[in-house]
Amino acid sequence: MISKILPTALKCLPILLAVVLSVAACEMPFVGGGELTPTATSVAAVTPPEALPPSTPPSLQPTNTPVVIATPEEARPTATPTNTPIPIATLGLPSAAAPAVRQADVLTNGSFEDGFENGISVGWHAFNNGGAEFGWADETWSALVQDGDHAQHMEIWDAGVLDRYVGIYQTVSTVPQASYELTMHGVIRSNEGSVQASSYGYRIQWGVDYNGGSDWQAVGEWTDVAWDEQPLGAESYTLGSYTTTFKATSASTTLFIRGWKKWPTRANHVKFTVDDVSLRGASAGAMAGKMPDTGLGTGVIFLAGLLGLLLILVRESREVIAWRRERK
Ligand SMILES: [Ca+2]
Repeated sequence: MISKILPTALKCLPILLAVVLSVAACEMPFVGGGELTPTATSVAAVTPPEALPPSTPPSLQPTNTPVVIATPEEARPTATPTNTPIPIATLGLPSAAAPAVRQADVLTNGSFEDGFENGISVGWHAFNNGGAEFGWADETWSALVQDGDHAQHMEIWDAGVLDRYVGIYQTVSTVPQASYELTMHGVIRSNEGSVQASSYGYRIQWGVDYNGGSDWQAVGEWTDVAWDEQPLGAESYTLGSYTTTFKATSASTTLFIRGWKKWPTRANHVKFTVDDVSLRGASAGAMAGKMPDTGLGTGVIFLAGLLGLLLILVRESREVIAWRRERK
């Protein structure tokens, strides 16, 4: 009888495996889904002066060294390949694999090609700290554009006090503890035309609010992209490129980019251009589509499969016994 049961049981194994794999598939993450859709707000191209901040200027951080954050440890498979017959317990264990997370540019309109409202590109917001004249505009001169036909222009003039800032920011959805690569391009143009002439008077910096806030003055650390200024009125320019990596700590992160005019030289004018900005890393949209956890562990799935196998064996055994009785 055993010789009859075993071939039958082996014949049923594919059915059992299909059942186990189907149940296991319920725990697989769903990849796809929501896209970030930040809303644009209108900001006047020129903002009236505000109350002046404390006179202590932030320290310049002229470093070319990107801040490199350790990449999260990759998930490692736990199943060990073997030439021996594969135990049912090692088949189709989805919880042993890391959830599939889509890598993407989480910024909206980082190329500034999607239009402008009051000089500020769609998807972005603007800020300044008063005490000067400020402007934002759609830059279309190819000498200042890194990709496509548009770039974000920002400028400061008639600054009678130290440390005037003009900038843009965007809040994006992020995956906590995931690393993101920031890349940006741009150029600084000034009356003086060189860092020697202006005493490093104009810089572009970036900063992050790791909780997704919109207050640029709450940013704890600003990093210089190390682009030196070039003279206004030139026929061509060399655009700077900058790349770094940082780790998100929450589900919402705000990227700020600002131009800085250090000195109270009213007669001098500075124009900043930024283009082709990207922030690549884990897309929160991929995680949002993950199916709810049913609470079924792999142990439960295995026991269910084993029970199914036993039921099949019992049924087949009864059929064999009945067949032998009929032959007697
Ligand atoms: Ca562009």
